[in-house]
Amino acid sequence: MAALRRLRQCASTGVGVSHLHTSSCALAKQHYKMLVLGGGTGGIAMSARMKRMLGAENVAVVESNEMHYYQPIWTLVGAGAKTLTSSGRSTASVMPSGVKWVKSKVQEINPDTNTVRTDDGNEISYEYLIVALGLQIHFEKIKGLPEGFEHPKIGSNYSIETVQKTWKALQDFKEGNAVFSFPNTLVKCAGAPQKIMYLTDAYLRKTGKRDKAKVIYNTSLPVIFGIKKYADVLWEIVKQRDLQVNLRQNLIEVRADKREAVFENLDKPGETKVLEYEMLHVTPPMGPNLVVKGSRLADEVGWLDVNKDHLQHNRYPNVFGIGDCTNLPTSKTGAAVAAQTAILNRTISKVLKNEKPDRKYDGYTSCPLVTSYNTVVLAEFDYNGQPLETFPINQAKERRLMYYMKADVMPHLYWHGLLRGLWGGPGPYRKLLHLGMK
Ligand code: FAD
Ligand code: UQ1
Repeated sequence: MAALRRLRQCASTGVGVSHLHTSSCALAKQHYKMLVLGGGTGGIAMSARMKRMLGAENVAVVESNEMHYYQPIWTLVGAGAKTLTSSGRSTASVMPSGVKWVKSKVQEINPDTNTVRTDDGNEISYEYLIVALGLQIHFEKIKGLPEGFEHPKIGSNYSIETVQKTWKALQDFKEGNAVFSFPNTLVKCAGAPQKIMYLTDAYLRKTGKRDKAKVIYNTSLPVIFGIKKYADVLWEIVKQRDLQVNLRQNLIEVRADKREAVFENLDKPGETKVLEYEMLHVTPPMGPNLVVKGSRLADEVGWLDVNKDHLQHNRYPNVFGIGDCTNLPTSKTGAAVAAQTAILNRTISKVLKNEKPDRKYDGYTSCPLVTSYNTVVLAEFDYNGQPLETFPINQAKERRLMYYMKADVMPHLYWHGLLRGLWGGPGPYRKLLHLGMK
C-alpha cells in the first residue's frame, strides 16, 4: 500500500518514471534525450538552444543553486560601481520554460552507461550529454584561507561570499599597501585580477588617498597579459599611474590577523617575501571541476576532454562540453562561452543527423580590461593569440564607449541574448562592421 502511495506521489511530480524503488522516489530513474549538467552561463544558454532544437520535454538541466549570477559584473561590485543584487536572478527565472530543472548536485558521471548520479541518490540516463559544470575555485590552497576572510581588509571578486569584502576593504583604506594577487594556475577571466587594481587606484585618487598608498600587483605569470598588443598598453598604464607590477610572485599564505601576505618567488624556489597590507585582493587558485576530474570524461589533468574545433568529446561521441570545465585551449570567459554556444549548437544539429560536424571554433575569447571607472581596453583574440577585434577601431586603447558596453550593454546581452540562446558572440557583426569600413 505504502509503495503504491509512493508511486502515485512520484507520478504526480511529473518525473519520467521508468523504474521505481519501493522505498523512495528519490531513487526513481529518469531519462532525457538531452541532459545538461550545470545551470551557469553555458548550461542555461545551451538548454535554451536545445529546447528550440528538440522541444522542452526532451531537455533537463542539473543545477543545485537557487540563484544564477552574472559573474563578470563582480569586478564592478568589488569596486562599488554595481550592487551584488543586480548581478543575480533566480535560477527558476533563467531556466527555459518547460525544460526540466533537476535541483540537485551531480555526484558522478558514467559515460559508459550514459548515466549521471546526483547527490540525492537519483540516477538520470541520457541519450546526449552537455557538460557545462564550470571550474573549481580553491581558496583553501592558500594557507590561512578561507578563514582569513573573517578579518577585515581582505576580499576577492571571485566569489559571492567575498566580493563585497573587496568594496569594504577599499572604502576602509587609510594608508599602506594595496596588494593584488594572481595565482599559479589557469583562471577564469585572466584580466579580472588586475582590473580591480586599476579601479582601486582610481578610487584612491578620487578620495584623495592615493599618495598614502602603494599599489602592488604580484602575479605568478611572466607577463602582465598574455597578448602582446594589450600587454603593451597595460605596461604604459601601470607606469603612468605608478602601479608596481612584480612578475612570478605567487601568494602562498595570508596571515589575516597580522595583515601579512606571503609570496613565493617562482623563479627562485624557497625564496619568499612577506608584504604587509592595508588591503588585499586575492584571486584564488583554480582547477578542473571535481566531478569532471573524477570521471572518465577528463583529460590527464582533469579538464573535460573535447575536440577544440567542434566541442564534441574526444572519446564519447554523444557527450559535448562548453565553457570553463573544458580543455579548450583558450582563455576561459563568458564571451568565449557565447561564441562556443553557436558552434556547439551547429555540432549537435549535425551529430543528430548522423553527419560530420562542420563549423569550427576559432577560440574566440574576450576580456574587457576595466582600467578605471569610465574606461576599458577591450581585448579580443583567438586560439593563436591573434587579436580578433569586433570594432573597426584600435581596441588596444582605453575607451569610454567600451566601459559603457561592459557596465551597461553586456548585462542586457547576457540576460536577454546569451542565456536565451540568441547571442552566439560578435563574430557575424565583426565581419559586417569591418566590411562597412572598407
Ligand atoms: P559557470 O557559469 O561558472 O557555471 C557552472 C555551473 O555549474 C554553476 O552554476 C555551478 O553551480 C554548476 N555546478 C558546478 N558543479 C556542479 C555539480 N556538481 N552539480 C550541479 N551543478 C554544478 N567573462 C567575460 O566574458 N568577461 C568578463 O569581463 C568576465 N569577468 C569575470 C570576472 C569575475 C570576477 C569572474 C568570477 C568571472 C568573470 N568572467 C568574465 C568569466 C565568466 O563568468 C565565466 O567564464 C563563465 O561564467 C563560464 O561559464 P560556464 O558555464 O563554463 O561556468
Ligand atoms: C560577450 O559576448 C559577452 O557575453 C555576453 C561578454 O560577457 C560575458 C563580454 O564581456 C564580451 C566582451 C562579449 C563580446 C561582445 C562584444 C559585443 C564585443
